[in-house]
Amino acid sequence: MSKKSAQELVSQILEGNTRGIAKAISLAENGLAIQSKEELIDSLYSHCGNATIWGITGPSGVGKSTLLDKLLEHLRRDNHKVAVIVVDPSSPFSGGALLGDRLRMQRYATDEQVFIRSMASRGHPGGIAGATSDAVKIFDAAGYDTIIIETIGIGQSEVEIVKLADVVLLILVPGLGDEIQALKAGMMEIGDIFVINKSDLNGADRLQSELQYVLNLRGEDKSGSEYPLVMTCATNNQGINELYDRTNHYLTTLTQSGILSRKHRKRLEYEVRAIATAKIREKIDFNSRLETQLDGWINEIWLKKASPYKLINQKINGLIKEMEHR
Ligand SMILES: Nc1nc2c(ncn2[C@@H]2O[C@H](COP(=O)(O)OP(=O)(O)O)[C@@H](O)[C@H]2O)c(=O)[nH]1
Ligand SMILES: [Mg+2]
Repeated sequence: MSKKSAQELVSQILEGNTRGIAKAISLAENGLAIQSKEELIDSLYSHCGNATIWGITGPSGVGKSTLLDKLLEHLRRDNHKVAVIVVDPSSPFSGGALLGDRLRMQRYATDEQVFIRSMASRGHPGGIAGATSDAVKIFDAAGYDTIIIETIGIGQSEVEIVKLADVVLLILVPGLGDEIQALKAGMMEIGDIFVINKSDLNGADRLQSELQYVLNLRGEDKSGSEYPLVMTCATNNQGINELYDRTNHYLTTLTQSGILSRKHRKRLEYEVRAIATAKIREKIDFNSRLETQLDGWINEIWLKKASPYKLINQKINGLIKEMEHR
């Protein structure tokens, strides 16, 4: 990307231009032009830090998108400018679930204050967590004050995404059976607010007491209060008021106590670590590429087809260019 078009893209984003934003996210996502992406994020960085980030997580089909759609109503009523990033577990090509999420939130398609963006969870050279965190920065700089990340909370990369959020809503439903055991082990750790959706279904009360038991064992949340547990029925709009209020209350408490800013520092630590680790991994990759090519170089020099310094300089520059354009 030329310097001029890069600057143009930055101004477009800062003005909140949706086409610019979409273009920037694609840039962050496909990882083809790593250098342009890094320059873009660096230019935006000083404009970031104003958005509140929500994570909505839970197994597939529990009603995350349906809940989100209902929460959007409240957020819009309170005049928030909202970006939704749906991280889809399906392959980049299937698109089925993406379509479903789109449909569920379709009524915001014409609302300029709502931007819904799906991202496939596979196929990011820098990992989905990195791509999501870039997308968050782009939206943040573009003036979206609330950014919601929907993701299924299973697997390490999914958990990494959720670490970006200021507040994590963990969605469960009755009838998960054995899954609840797994949830207790892993996913419970990442939730700040616990939601039992589909409370119209059998077994909601039992799940509620089970969950309450687990939460009691866990003690108090980071702000020293009890963990909020909310029953909802997203399809009938039940419990959404309470969920919305609880989430805002949680965020207010966190802000006032100074915990949120510590959380942000922690998040930065995590991001810096992740980027640095990825960079080191790249270098290792560089080494292994070198290994595969070295024999060819030696041959050319051996046969006097090339002189050593010239060839090595040339080849190394080629390798570096290749890495930059991945
Ligand atoms: N019975 C019932 N069904 C619901 C409720 N919330 C969502 N659903 C349905 O559950 C299905 C999956 O919802 P979706 O929002 O796509 O789940 P996601 O995969 O977690 O995003 C859809 O058919 C919804 O209509 C609820 O509270 N009760
Ligand atoms: Mg969904």
